Amino acid sequence: MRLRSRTVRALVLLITLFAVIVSSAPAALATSPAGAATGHSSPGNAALTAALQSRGGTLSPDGRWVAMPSGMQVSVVPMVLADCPSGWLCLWDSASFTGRMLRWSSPGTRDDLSAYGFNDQMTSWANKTNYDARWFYDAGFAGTARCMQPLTSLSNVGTTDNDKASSIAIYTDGAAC
Ligand SMILES: [Ca+2]
Repeated sequence: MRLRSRTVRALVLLITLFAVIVSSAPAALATSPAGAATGHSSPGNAALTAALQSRGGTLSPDGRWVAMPSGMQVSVVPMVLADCPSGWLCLWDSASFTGRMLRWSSPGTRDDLSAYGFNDQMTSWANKTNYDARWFYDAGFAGTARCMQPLTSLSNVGTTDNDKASSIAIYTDGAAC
């Protein structure tokens, strides 16, 4: 009886410890400065969300997106291809349209990716707009450029171009590149 009671108490202690560890892990990840600096997200990336909100961003009710004043949107949780609707240009930080994602829908857009903790991160993209778009190795729409034709996608940009994108442009027609 005594042994059994001690066993039960030990089990309760173990379960409590496990619960504390599990519940504190995501918070530690979310506030990690290293995570914010590299742009890698975890569910509920609080540091990134706070930074975007300080620049006028609005967190969506479901907590998955921050919409910036320009209308572009930054995911704060991992996304998939289905999270890129028709009419949007989408960039993911991992292959096969996975990981953190940025998306824009306005023709004539020019944007630097460092503004969203996304400099040198892009590995896959989908251009679901009817307009030509480009991504650039450098900020300010400079350096090596790659065309993203309307209604096309690339599940992996390849070794040479991986984690190189620093800025993007969406044109106002399909004749730019
Ligand atoms: Ca990447």
